[in-house]
Amino acid sequence: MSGHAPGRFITLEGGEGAGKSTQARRLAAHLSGLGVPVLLTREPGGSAGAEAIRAVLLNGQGFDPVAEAMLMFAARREHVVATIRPALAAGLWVISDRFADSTRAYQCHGQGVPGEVYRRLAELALEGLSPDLTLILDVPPDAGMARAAARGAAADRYERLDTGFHARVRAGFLAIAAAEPERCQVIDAGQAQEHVFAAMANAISQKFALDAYK
Ligand code: T5A
Repeated sequence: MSGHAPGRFITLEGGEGAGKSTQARRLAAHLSGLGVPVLLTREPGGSAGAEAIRAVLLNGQGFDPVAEAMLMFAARREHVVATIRPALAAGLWVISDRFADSTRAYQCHGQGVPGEVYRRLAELALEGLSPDLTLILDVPPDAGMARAAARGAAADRYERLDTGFHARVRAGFLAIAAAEPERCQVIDAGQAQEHVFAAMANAISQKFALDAYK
């Protein structure tokens, strides 16, 4: 028997500028403060090989949508094998800023990749790995894009896509949440940061027993 409590896998999802990165950092600090061993990671990326694929995906030219989904899953496979599974096996709580639901929302709902292609890639790449909890930060696309633009950084390839694309992505995330209510919680991310975080912390404490870490 291993000597540590089991690791947990929490993913944050949502459209552009929903506040995932901000809240992922905050959640990692909160859980660490409670004595929970945490690994904060992101997609695309999160391991050396996956970060190399990220550079191609975000800065390169466009791809055929199925090819793009395959690249996302190639990066994800590297991330899972090199980072996520070892961390979970060591008892860490892994918080990932995006995971497979992003491919379903962006490439399937946004770019028209068939759901069957997603299922086959996910089966090959993930071998059954699924988050214990997914927090979907929901914000109207216009508000999210305005937040992302206000940071002043150059827009990446996805941020430059039209409003219709971002509306399909948002609808995609909400459809995923409706189909998997046990795993997914939708958080109203249009609120002030403290309120968004309070809703996330509430979802975490309802799902997991944190007393063991005190
Ligand atoms: N992608 C990714 C796919 O197409 N398929 C896939 O399978 C995967 C994994 C990744 C891109 O790749 C695509 C999706 C993405 O387009 P990225 O650079 O990692 O690109 O970008 P995002 O994940 O989209 O992250 P962003 O940084 O754009 O958005 P976040 O993380 O949601 O937002 P955040 O926290 O950086 O906040 C944005 C700004 O808003 C402020 C913050 O201070 C910040 O300035 N903010 C708020 N302002 C007001 N109220 C709040 N509640 C706020 N919360 C944050």
